[in-house]
Amino acid sequence: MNTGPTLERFRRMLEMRHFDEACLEGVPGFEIHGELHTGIGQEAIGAGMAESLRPGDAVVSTHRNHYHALAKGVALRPLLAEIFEKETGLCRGRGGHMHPFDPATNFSATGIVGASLPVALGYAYAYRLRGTDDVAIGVTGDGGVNTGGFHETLNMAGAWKLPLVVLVENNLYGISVPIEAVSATATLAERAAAYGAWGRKVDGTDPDTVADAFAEAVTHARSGRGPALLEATCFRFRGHFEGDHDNYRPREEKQRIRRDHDPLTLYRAKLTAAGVADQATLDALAAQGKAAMAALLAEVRADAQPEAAGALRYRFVEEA
Ligand SMILES: Cc1ncc(C[n+]2csc(CCOP(=O)(O)OP(=O)(O)O)c2C)c(N)n1
Repeated sequence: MNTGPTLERFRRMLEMRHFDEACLEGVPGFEIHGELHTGIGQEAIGAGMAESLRPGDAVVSTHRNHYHALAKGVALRPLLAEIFEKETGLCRGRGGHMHPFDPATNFSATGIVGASLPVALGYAYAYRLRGTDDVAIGVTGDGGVNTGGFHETLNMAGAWKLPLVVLVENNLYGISVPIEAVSATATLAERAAAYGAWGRKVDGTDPDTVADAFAEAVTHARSGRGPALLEATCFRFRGHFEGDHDNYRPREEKQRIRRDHDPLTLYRAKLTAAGVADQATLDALAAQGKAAMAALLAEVRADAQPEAAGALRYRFVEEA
């Protein structure tokens, strides 16, 4: 399959970028506590995932999760409010940016590296038991692929042919550790062979490439042929988290990444070359999107925070 380029994918990437830029505004004044990990630079993966996901499918993401949530259809306002620790948030401000949980869309995330995968496996097994054709997506970074959970998850999914897609976002670093220093295999996708899984490595900076490969991976898993392992290469534009000095990457490398590998810039060129839209149309879309996100952020900032006395509420199901 060879789809795109489309304005819809551009719009999705823009929304993901604007969303994370809005989150950045919460850091200096401590509106967002703890470590904020943005997906700036990795939006093509989120935009590429979105079209193949059905409401019943599950996505279990990582500490770097906002764009996956948007791809799954989590509502913008409660997600932003959760990250800004508001009572109006998805988890009433108790989950924060690393632990959004949305039963309505089957989206969740965990800050424990590698732990998203066994949780996704649980969804996949539940789908098998229920006899549905839903698929579970477990997301991990290149740092998460060397955890026991990665191996155990793919092995069980392969042995039982469970409907699981493991999406590896290979942005080349686990914090400061380069992937080539810690991986026994040249690619991460080639590990699929060990689990009898479908495997592919793609350019994760192009939403069309991601969309096509992700659609194939999901179709494979949905049709009962077992798990799929999709490695999408990408670049982390900022430090590992806001506050990371990021001095393990040379300045030239970071400049080159922003100059040559920005998925939004690359997609603008693709859209204009294909005659889908001109620069003025894309500029207008970007300006509109930015203004809408600024308005949403202003609204969310005015929301109430949870009261300190209620900090421990909602850990368990409560009577209404
Ligand atoms: C089990 C566990 N060990 C260590 C950490 C600290 N930690 C947070 S993110 C991270 C690196 C993750 O790298 P990667 O999986 O490549 O994701 P990326 O940050 O590049 O998106 C580490 C070691 C953690 N959160 N959980």
